[in-house]
Amino acid sequence: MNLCILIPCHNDAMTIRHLVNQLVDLLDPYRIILIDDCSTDNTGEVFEDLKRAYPKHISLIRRKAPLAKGYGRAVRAGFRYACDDLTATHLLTIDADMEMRPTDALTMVGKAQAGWDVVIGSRFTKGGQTYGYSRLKLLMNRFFNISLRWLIGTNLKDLTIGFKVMRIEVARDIMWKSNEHGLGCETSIKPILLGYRVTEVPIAWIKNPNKRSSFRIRMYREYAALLLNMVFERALASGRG
Ligand SMILES: Nc1nc2c(ncn2[C@@H]2O[C@H](COP(=O)(O)OP(=O)(O)O)[C@@H](O)[C@H]2O)c(=O)[nH]1
Ligand SMILES: [Mg+2]
Repeated sequence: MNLCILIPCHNDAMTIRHLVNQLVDLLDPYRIILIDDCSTDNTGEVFEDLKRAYPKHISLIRRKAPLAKGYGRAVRAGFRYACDDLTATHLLTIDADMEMRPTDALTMVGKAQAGWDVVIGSRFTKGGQTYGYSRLKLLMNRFFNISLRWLIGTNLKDLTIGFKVMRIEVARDIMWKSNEHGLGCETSIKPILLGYRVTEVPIAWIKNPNKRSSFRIRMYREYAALLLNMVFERALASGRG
């Protein structure tokens, strides 16, 4: 397995060094792509340090104004970069703020090695946990997860998280569209609908008290658009059937 790790960053200077050191030790990745969007802390300097420490591993993508920032835009830029590299076989997407654990990523990589096309790090499956997750977000997540589960007909419990391992072909074959956090949802439902083998493993999501979430309620619009799109497709399919 040639694992390529994508880490979208926005003001993550406090955690990114520790995260990268742990990922290198645990996963022995072939490449780590750090994607920064207009950080105003010293994320840029930490990037340079990491590039010096791991010259063979680290690639940097710097997105700056006038490019619009956004989690989805950053991950899509990472997908494009990784997909151009013909030696990469798998992608891991993980947040930079240490709210997701590298040890869980190791379990997810193990599942991908066993042959799954996409492995979701699941907060809501049996054994999964969240600590310090906002109640409103939990409620909204539950609503979207239940609706999407019913529409797609899947038993997978966490369809909105961005923590994933996927075969590089999945990233190459799909047209990704979300600009913000909706990408986490898109990377679950599109592979399922296209018939890829998707599974999930329980993970712990632990709030970093020093990091303010960039997630905003308006970002649920992307989730809602994905949901409506699916309702529409289902209605069309039953009309045809
Ligand atoms: N490149 C980039 N990364 C982002 C952006 N927004 C968030 N991130 C990173 O994506 C990850 C998830 O975002 P976060 O705000 O923590 O969302 P939450 O964990 O759902 O509250 C974190 O590592 C953020 O630093 C963005 O606009 N651009
Ligand atoms: Mg976070």
